[in-house]
Amino acid sequence: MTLKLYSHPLASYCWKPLIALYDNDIAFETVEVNLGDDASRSAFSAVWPLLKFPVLVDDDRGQTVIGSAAVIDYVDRFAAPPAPMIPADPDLGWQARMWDRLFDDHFQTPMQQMVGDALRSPRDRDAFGLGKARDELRAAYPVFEERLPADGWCLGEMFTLADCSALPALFWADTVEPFSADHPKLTAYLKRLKARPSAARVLKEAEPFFAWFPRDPKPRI
Ligand SMILES: N[C@@H](CCC(=O)N[C@@H](CS)C(=O)NCC(=O)O)C(=O)O
Repeated sequence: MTLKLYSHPLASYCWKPLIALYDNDIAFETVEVNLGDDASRSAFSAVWPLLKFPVLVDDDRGQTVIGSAAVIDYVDRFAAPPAPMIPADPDLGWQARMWDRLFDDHFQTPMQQMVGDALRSPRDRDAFGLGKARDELRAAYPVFEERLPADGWCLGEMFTLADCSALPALFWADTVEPFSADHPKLTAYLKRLKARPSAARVLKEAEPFFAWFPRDPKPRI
């Protein structure tokens, strides 16, 4: 199987499939997308004209897989991973998918709005939208704090799609709106995630790009 992952080391959604691929030791080639570079942008546009990544291309099967969760699902089905990220148990399966959505909707989305605002020129910034995004993160923290387990992974012993999703969600949310003493479970879960070798590798590869992060404080592993 010849897999190509279009991604960027700083792109939070790309971390999800990267963690899944590294965790299962699946061979793939990375194509780094730089939307600020005309050649890279136009090459990527031929793959996916809407210019969002990650995108996985499987040359052997002639498939283009768009979106972080779809890439993990595809790899689970066709790359024969030793430990699939979407559990075969139906109840664990829907829960893994649900938590993936929840981390995206309630952490990644507001976090990306805050980062997106910082990328605009001061004239185009949106103080109302920024405050709303921060409020959404602040509202999510106690809800997740109550529902996440005190140890292990999101669904217990098995490392799943939910955990692949949680690492970038929690890491970047904690960067833009730090967890506090009120969030011991979120803090401890993020620490456990960072220590997972696949996640630690993703973080190490992203670290040289942290200086480009458009807000202060810069991210720290
Ligand atoms: N729902 C998509 C979100 C993809 C997404 O927003 N990716 C960001 C990078 S983290 C992106 O492509 N940003 C480029 C842009 O918006 O111009 C997924 O799960 O993959």
